[in-house]
Amino acid sequence: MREIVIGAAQMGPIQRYDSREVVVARMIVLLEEAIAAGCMLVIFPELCLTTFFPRWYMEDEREVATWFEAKMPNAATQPLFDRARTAGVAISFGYAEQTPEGQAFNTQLLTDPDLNIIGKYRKVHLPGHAEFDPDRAFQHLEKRYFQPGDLGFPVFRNMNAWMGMLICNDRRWPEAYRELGLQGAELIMLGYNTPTTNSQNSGETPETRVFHSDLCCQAGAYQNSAWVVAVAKAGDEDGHALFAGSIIVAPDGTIVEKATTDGDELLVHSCDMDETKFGKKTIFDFKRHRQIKHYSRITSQTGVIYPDGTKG
Ligand code: CDT
Repeated sequence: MREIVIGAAQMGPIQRYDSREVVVARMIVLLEEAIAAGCMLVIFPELCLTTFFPRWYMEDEREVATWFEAKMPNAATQPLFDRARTAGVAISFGYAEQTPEGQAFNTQLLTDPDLNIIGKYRKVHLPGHAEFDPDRAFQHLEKRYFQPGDLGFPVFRNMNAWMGMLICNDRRWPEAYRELGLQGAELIMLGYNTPTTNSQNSGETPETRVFHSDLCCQAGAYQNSAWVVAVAKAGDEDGHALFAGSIIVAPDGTIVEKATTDGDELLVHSCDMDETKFGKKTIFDFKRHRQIKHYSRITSQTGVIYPDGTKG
């Protein structure tokens, strides 16, 4: 048995005027709860230090820069690192990363229990658009503010397990999970900020949107026989609703924990990494069953090309 007690630290809304210090204080409250519950690893959401700023159209680069972190840890997040280090609890959280070279990424970091940052993932599948879109009910400007991640889908050895990260929209892409699965990932952590309504289809219900989220996380877990921990930032942010529904999914695809509020809420589950072995050795034993000679389109083609040559 390789047990990791995991805390999924769902966060309620963060308003545009909330300081990093106020947010980090909330994260430490969740961390304290996790420490008391015996958690060994605590996972926080995507872009969890600020409001989901890509909903706002900004032209002034100095204003955009205020949403990014040039250093990690920094003065605002140091107290979180310090408290987690004292307790020997590893953490993972999402933030907007500004590199020394001036690149901008939507990033999730992972530490070991000594709070060394042992890995980073930079979001590959950026949803939304780059210019103001008057036809949408609200904006989703990730393609404006971030570059697609340049690290691929790395997997890290941590706490006697293989761990990888995805960020929000990545969970809708089976290729992303499979990249991790092919490196033996046993735990996949992902944070999300997902609007409760579809800005381009007001008829899509919130229930359907949560269903899509669960569906993708459960399929990703089952098809790669890995634990998936999906952690929301939720509630009414700047007058815009984000859905909650954080979940912990077992390697057989079943949901074992689910959030019941749309505020700060901790889910705790003891995840045995050895539970991933059965699926990896049987129906999803990739070495025995994958047929890569038939998969070439997946890495050679992005859009649809019909058999008659016309493009979709
Ligand atoms: N943050 C994030 O990736 N959200 C997206 C919303 C896409 S709507 C343009 C998601 O896939 O949940």
